[in-house]
Amino acid sequence: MLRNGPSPGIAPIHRPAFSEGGFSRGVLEIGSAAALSVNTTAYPTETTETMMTDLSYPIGKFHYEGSISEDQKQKLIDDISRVPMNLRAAVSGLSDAQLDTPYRPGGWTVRQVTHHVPDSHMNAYVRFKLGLTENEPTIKPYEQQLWAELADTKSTPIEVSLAMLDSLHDRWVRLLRSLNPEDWKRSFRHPELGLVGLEKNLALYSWHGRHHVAHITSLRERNGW
Ligand code: NI
Repeated sequence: MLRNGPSPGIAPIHRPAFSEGGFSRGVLEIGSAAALSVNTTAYPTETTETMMTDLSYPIGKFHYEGSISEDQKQKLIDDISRVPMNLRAAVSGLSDAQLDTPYRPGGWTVRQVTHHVPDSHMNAYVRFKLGLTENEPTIKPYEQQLWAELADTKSTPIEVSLAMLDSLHDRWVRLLRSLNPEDWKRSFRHPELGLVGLEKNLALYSWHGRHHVAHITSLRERNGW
């Protein structure tokens, strides 16, 4: 979530000390306490830290109770199906200068957030497919902070990523809706987290899409855009 590279002593990108929802040894790919740790240095007062945490987590941090009902599962899939539309609405009408504005001090720009969502969800989609077709496969984490600094993430028109997200989520949601109860019991192995069930991963990405859309909508609200 930070624009600067990983700080010394903090495991880069995918391994922040995320302490809730059972992700105590790290996190799949979401920004989290790593950002807070860096902020502790950059913004030393407690008040400011609290404020920065709120800006980083406009819908709160990810929580997972450990099981979900069939109804909840359908709602989570619906959440994922709406992300392309909601992200498109969130950035609608923004100027280049607004797109290049960090969603919070020291945070990614709106443009980086927009490109990050398909970066992340492409990985998520692949993890589902690996989990469905192999026996507890070990998945490959990626350095999301460094991906967000690559040239394509910084300079590509956001429409390219919005269109990519439309297509990606179309495929992904078709896949999710096709799964039977046995499929949902499958897992993949995250090198840092151990086994991650597909249901938990579904909940995580429902949160993740809403989390990043809210970064943009809350910025617009604060700035009266
Ligand atoms: Ni993210």
